[in-house]
Amino acid sequence: MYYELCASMMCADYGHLDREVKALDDAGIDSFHIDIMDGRYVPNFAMSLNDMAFIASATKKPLDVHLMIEHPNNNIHFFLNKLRPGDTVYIHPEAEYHPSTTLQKIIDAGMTPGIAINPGTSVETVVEMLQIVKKVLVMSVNPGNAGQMYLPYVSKKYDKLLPLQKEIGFSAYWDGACSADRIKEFAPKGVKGFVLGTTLLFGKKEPYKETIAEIRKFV
Ligand code: S6P
Ligand code: MG
Repeated sequence: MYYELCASMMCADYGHLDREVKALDDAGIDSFHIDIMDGRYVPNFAMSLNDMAFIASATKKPLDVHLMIEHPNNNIHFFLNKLRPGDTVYIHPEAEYHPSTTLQKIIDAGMTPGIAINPGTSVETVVEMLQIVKKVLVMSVNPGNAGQMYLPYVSKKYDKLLPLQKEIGFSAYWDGACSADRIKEFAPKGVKGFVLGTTLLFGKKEPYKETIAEIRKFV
């Protein structure tokens, strides 16, 4: 079965970012996941606007921009101006007073709207937003860092979310500590794509091509 594979670029080698993008592109990655942080909504800084713009110029594949910033509505135009139609922008609903206004801005700019839901955020609190978004990124670690421990209670959330996908019209994605076992279990249940970081893709001895070919064979 086909499931989308998204490379978490905060885990890439920044000494050779152009080479990294090309290698992942050639290896058949589906999209580039860009983690933008502001040091306030999450206690870290990862990638920023210029990193995102560089990657957008270095590949024709879609970008998947995960905004972990407070009140994204205030600054989202910086990102939207540099993206291409069809790129995805995820916001965290908890970080915004009026998330549906911000989502509408993403739609009006021609991008795909998404929400990212934290481990501690219930599906029930975002049900209305599911009508507006096309993608839901379920965080299985607390946002802010790569290489964290999987929080097993998150998987129960999928029991509520996945049955709503067809009925409402959105797709669910996985972000955080994505392992072989989790792809094997959750792709058949209906998770459409997986963000790959240090657990499966980066910092390995094998070239990306081999690793990605292997991951495609999981299910
Ligand atoms: C976390 C971020 C994620 C990570 C990714 C890392 O704040 O949103 O996208 O970069 O999950 O993957 P891993 O396998 O290192 O946990
Ligand atoms: Mg992310």
